[in-house]
This record gives sequence, structure tokens and C-alpha cells, in this order.
Amino acid sequence: MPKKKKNKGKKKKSPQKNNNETQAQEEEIQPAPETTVSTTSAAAVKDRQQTLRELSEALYKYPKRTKKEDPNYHHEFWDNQPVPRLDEDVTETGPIETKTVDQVRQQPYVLPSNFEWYCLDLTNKADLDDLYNLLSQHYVEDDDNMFRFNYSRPFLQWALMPPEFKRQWHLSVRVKSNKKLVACITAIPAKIRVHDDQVDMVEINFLCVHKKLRTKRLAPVLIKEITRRVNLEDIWQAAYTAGVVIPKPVARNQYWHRSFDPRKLVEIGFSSVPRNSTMARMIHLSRVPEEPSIPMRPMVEADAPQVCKILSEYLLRFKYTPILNTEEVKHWFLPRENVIQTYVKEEDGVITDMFSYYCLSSHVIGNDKHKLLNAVYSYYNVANTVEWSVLMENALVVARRKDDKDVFNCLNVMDNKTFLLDLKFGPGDGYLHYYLYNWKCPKMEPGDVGLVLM
Ligand code: MYA
Repeated sequence: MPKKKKNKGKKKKSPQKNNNETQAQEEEIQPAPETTVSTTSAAAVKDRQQTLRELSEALYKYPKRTKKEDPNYHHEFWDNQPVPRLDEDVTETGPIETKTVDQVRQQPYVLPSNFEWYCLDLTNKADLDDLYNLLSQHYVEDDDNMFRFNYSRPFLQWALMPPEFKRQWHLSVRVKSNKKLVACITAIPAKIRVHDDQVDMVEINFLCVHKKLRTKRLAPVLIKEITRRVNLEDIWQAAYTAGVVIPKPVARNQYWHRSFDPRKLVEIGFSSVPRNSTMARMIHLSRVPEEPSIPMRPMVEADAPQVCKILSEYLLRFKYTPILNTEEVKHWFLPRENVIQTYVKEEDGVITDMFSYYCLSSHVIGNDKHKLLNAVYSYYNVANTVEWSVLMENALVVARRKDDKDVFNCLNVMDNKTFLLDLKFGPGDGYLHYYLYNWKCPKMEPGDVGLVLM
């Protein structure tokens, strides 16, 4: 769900997945042959098939195709941006347009007269509160408006203040008369590898317009102004994700959900008890071990060079990844309570494996009993000396036992599909689309993606 989002992909709910869909799902993602739960006995296979069917039915139907997914849909804004058209079959790789800084407009784009641009200072409590409140009330919701992301203040500082961040890229719009914050869009610097190219670009996130100002074409102005500010720094490409389909996704990924608290998830409408199953059975399926099965410990600062090394080597297997230096690894991976957790497996001073997840709750809209859905999202993981399902079961244990979360969410990026079914993740009803601005490249499979944005 929520993550991702979203409509940035994410969430939720209800059953009624038909048999064809269930079967298709099982065919799409097969468990890794070497996993711990594999067995050849007919009874065990049957039991496993039943479990997988229940998990698939319990969670999240597929979204309907919307009008905008029609390749002939006219996109007034996007059809005039340096991105491939929806019906374009891209076979080449590289920039779509090339400009120089002296060609960039010097003046900010003009807003309606009652609004003004403002650069947020996220070290300032009042500015951080303003951003938190805007997003908390107006950011991404699921299609049925049952859940809305609740990015915490410390999360926003983590997500938006990596090394070399720029305040002028924490762009917002205020009402001139009372200074109320009503819209925002953010960029942070990032070096990204796409296929064989390493490109200095930005990651765009937190595009948000106050609900009362929607459909007035403010979003294109925000996008054009952040583009101008990024171009002024001689940067011409961007990476971003969204639940919506616009010209043109590089990849389409799906969220998977591992329930820890099925009773709560059913009470809030995030999931449901499938036909032929019971709540008791769902609770049984959702159990996680009491203790981790392998010795792993929270990452500390001195681990950063080794974490950087094993992660960088692992990411070489994929086609769309970040390139991180040691300072960036410290920022993105050192544990921060209820924001980011990273655990490493170390033997004789050598770090071989890691898992990490970030913590992001969602508001449960209009539910008297539950106010928050407490979720974690798989971030970057490396399994060199243990099987994927063993490593990630330990992540589940820590998220459930230490962080007391309701659900563990995971995209089918990188090698994640190898452990999803074995660890009893079920498919979500939303897709997260990956994009590149001003960079064309051939479409990728979900497992080619090695990038996780918040
Ligand atoms: S994804 C999260 C997006 N945020 C939300 O979903 C929060 C809730 N929704 C809202 O706040 C509003 O509905 C938003 C649209 C702000 C989304 N990405 O102003 P409008 C196009 C890109 O009348 P509104 C994230 O943060 C739409 O197709 N474009 O619409 C990554 C249409 O264009 P066209 C989008 O509903 C953001 C136009 O906007 C999105 O009032 C990456 C309509 O404008 C979307 N998610 O506001 C941004 N949604 O007519 C791109 C709608 O052509 C970055 N639209 O179809 C590009 C790179 C920039 C930097 C480049 C540097 C080199």
C-alpha cells in the first residue's frame, strides 16, 4: 500500500480475486527452489498451494485500467516534455534533449497572483511542521481514500537532507496573504546508473497540491519550476516514481504485503479473510519466529565502507540503481528510530550480508478504532552468505518484534521475488511506475530495477 505508494503505489484491500488472476499470480512468481520451506511430499505441496491461494485472495485486487493508461490519451503537459510518448517503443539509450545553463530561464515561473514560491528550511521547526501538515492531510491516498501516507517529521528530514542537498530544491507554494503552505515538490541530488550509463541527476518526490487547489494545472507549474532550478545547477535528468501512468514508465513494479496483524488489517479494510479461510487461519499464517535465526546487529558508522562495498557490488546486477559513496551510505542506512533500520551480518570484522527497511505509517481514514496503519518497507538487502528467505525472515522478526509493526511491504524489485511467497507475502492491488526525465532507455522487467525511492 501505501507506499508506495501510491497511487504511489500501494495498498490495500479486498478480495474477490478471481481464479484466473490467482493462477496467473502463482505462475508469475515462483518460489526459489532452494528455500527452506521446499518439500516434495504431495501433502505438503497441496498445503502450500492452499496457503499461496489464500494469501493471494486475502490481499488486494488489481487496479482497473484508467482512461489515462490509454496510449492515445492526450497529456497536455507531458506530451510537451522530454519524455517518450506512451506508444513509443524505445530501443536507444541517452538524453532526449540537450541544453546548456545559459539557455535556462532566469526568472521563476509565474504563479497565480495570490501565491508565492517558498524554499523550505527543514532545519526550522515551523517549516518542517508546515511540510508535515500539508503532506499528512493532502499527500497520496489509495484509490478508495481509506489510507493516506503519514511521513513523520524525522522521516522527511532523512528523505530530503542527504549529503549535498539544496534548500532551493525543497520547493513549496504559500498563500501570499496568510503564508499557508498549499503545495510542494522536492528534488535531491543522486548519481544513478541506467543500463551502462552513470548520470548525475535528481530524485523528485513529494509532489503535492492542497485538495482545494486540485485540477487547476498547478502541478505542471511546480514541475517546470523544479526543473528550472535543477537545470540551473547543470543537471538535466531526474528519477521519480508514481502510481499513475504518465508518459512513459521505464518499469512497472508491484507491492507485496506480509501481514503481521491480520485482525487489525481486516478491521481497517486493508485486507480481508478470503472465502474458504478464517481469521484463525490468517493469524496462524502470519506468525513470525520469536527470535532471529542468524546473528545480525544494527549497522554502526564504522560499517559504512563495507556496507557501501557489498551493496555497490550487489547493485551491479541490476539496470536502474543508485551509485552511493560512503557518506551517502551513512546517511541512508545508519539506523534512525522509527525511520530507517539496517542490520548487518558480520564475522571476524567482515560484513557479508545486510537487510534494511524504512518505517512509514498511513492514516486510516474514518475508522473509529484504528488511526494508523504502521508499516515498514523493504529498502536495500544483500544476501551473500545466507539464503534470501533466511535473511528476510530475520528482517520480518526485527520489524515485528522490535518495531511492533502491522505489515511489512516490499516491491518486486531486485531479487525480492525469490523470497516473497516463501515468507508469505501476498500481492497488493497497486503498481508503482518508475520514470526517467529526459532520458530514454528500453523498458525494464520488475526485477531489473535496483532503486527504492520513498
Ligand atoms: S508521485 C506522488 C504524487 N502526489 C500525490 O499523488 C499526492 C496527492 N495528489 C496531489 O497532490 C495532486 O493530485 C497532484 C497533481 C499534485 C499529484 N506525477 O495540477 P493538475 C499530471 C507527474 O491539474 P492535480 C511524486 O511525488 C497530470 O498527468 N505528473 O493536477 C513524484 C496532468 O498532466 P497531463 C502528474 O491533481 C512526482 C497534470 O499533472 C502526477 O491538481 C514526479 C495535471 O495537473 C504525478 N504524480 O495535481 C513529478 N499526477 O495533462 C515529475 C498528475 O499532461 C517530475 N500529474 O496529463 C519530473 C522531473 C522534474 C525534474 C527534472 C530535472 C531535470
